[in-house]
Amino acid sequence: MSIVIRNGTIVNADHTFQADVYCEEGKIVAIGQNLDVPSTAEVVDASGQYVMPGGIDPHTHMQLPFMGTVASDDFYTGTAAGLAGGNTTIIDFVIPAPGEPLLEAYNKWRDWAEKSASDYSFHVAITWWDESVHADMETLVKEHGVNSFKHFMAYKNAIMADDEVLVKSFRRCMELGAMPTVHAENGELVFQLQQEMLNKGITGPEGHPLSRPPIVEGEAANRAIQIAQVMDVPIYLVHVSCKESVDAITRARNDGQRVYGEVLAGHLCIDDSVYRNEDFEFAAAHVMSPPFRPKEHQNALWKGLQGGNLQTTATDHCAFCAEQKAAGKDDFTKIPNGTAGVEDRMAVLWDEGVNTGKLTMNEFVSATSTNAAKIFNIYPQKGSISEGADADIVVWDPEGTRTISAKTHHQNVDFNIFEGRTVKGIPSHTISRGKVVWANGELKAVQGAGRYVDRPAFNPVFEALNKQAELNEPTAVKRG
Ligand code: URQ
Ligand code: ZN
Ligand code: ZN
Repeated sequence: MSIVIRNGTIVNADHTFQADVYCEEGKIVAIGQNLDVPSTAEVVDASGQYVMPGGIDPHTHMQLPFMGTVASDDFYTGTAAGLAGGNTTIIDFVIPAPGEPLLEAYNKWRDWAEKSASDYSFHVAITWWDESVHADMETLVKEHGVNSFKHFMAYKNAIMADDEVLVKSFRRCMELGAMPTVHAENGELVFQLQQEMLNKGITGPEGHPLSRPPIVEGEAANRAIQIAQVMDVPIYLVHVSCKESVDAITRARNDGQRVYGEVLAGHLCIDDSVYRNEDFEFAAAHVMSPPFRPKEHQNALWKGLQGGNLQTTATDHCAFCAEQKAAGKDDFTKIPNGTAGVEDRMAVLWDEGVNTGKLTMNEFVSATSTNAAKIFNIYPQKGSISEGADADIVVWDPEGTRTISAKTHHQNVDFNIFEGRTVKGIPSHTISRGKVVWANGELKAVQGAGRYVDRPAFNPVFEALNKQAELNEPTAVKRG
């Protein structure tokens, strides 16, 4: 199986140039002018289009069991929809219930993901702590290609990690050369504010943002960053949604701390007015955490992205249909939190970012693919159009348009937060593992075609640091 992409302009994070791309057996094997390739190769004409690394969405939740239901996109439908939008890799989440052995949860999620149509990997959430968690983290890093561990600082009485878990897990990440990531909202404050709203008789979706104002996120973001600093470990903040968090990240990065931030396509262009819509279904469909914010926060998020203080974009794709959201009809705290977007992220970011001049095409590639690959240590296998890289490629038609709608999207959900938005700049072809799976509106995703992506730890650096520390301070208290 071989493909040659001709007459296109290759756009990498660092370089834009005209060349053909030849792929064989799922890998990019040659890049050059007028390539001489076997006559049996499938030809994709990319005239007037851009040839870019396939999108990497570092934050999805396919078929997540959550708040009494299960997210409506499974690993096949969700990854297939992503391919229709130019996304060729997802990093999803294994979320053990408190007390559930990490490896048990990991194997469960691996089984679920077998049906994926595109490549996938997993962050593993630390939702509780004892010596077995300490040990399982090492097994996951050294034997299962996990190099990132998630901590939900929200969701009290469910999966929330308190400061003790954060400190112990961050230290473990340091020892293992893994990246701690956080959902930064102060879960205690959210819980108290939710009770206050309900006691005031505010039971509708408008209560959701009122119970988790930006300061509740900013506090947790700053706390997580400071804990990481004390534990001497990098940190990645998922779905940064407000100025308070961008400021905390910027402050830390200006001090030389290794902090990374992720922003969702939705948070960049949807504001909190959605929660004041009279229609319950519409407002509830937008209930996700952190919530969509007042418009001024979008400027801070764009500045964060443009200024290099936010590095990646994602979707937090966690789809729930109207009948699922209706669980919170009389109590907003029972509305399953989550929205979709894996199919729309790249086109929305191109339209809002590149077409408006906020981002160059190269910055678009960094934010939708390359930076996630680098931060989670799968670059240049992913996130690059280069010889030897995986043949995960999107051919981007800058003149193509699409009006986004739940009526036509491939996501298995009856609502689209970008409903009615016409975007200019869409994928004409998506190539996953060297096969054309999306071509001019026809989706040819194959269930089970995706592969698990091992993500190596960073431990050479950390081991060296640990050894140096022991050499310098033989009496130093042994970590562990
Ligand atoms: O918090 C998350 O990231 C998961 C549970 C998806 N839901 C959401 O509202 N973001
Ligand atoms: Zn989250
Ligand atoms: Zn999430």
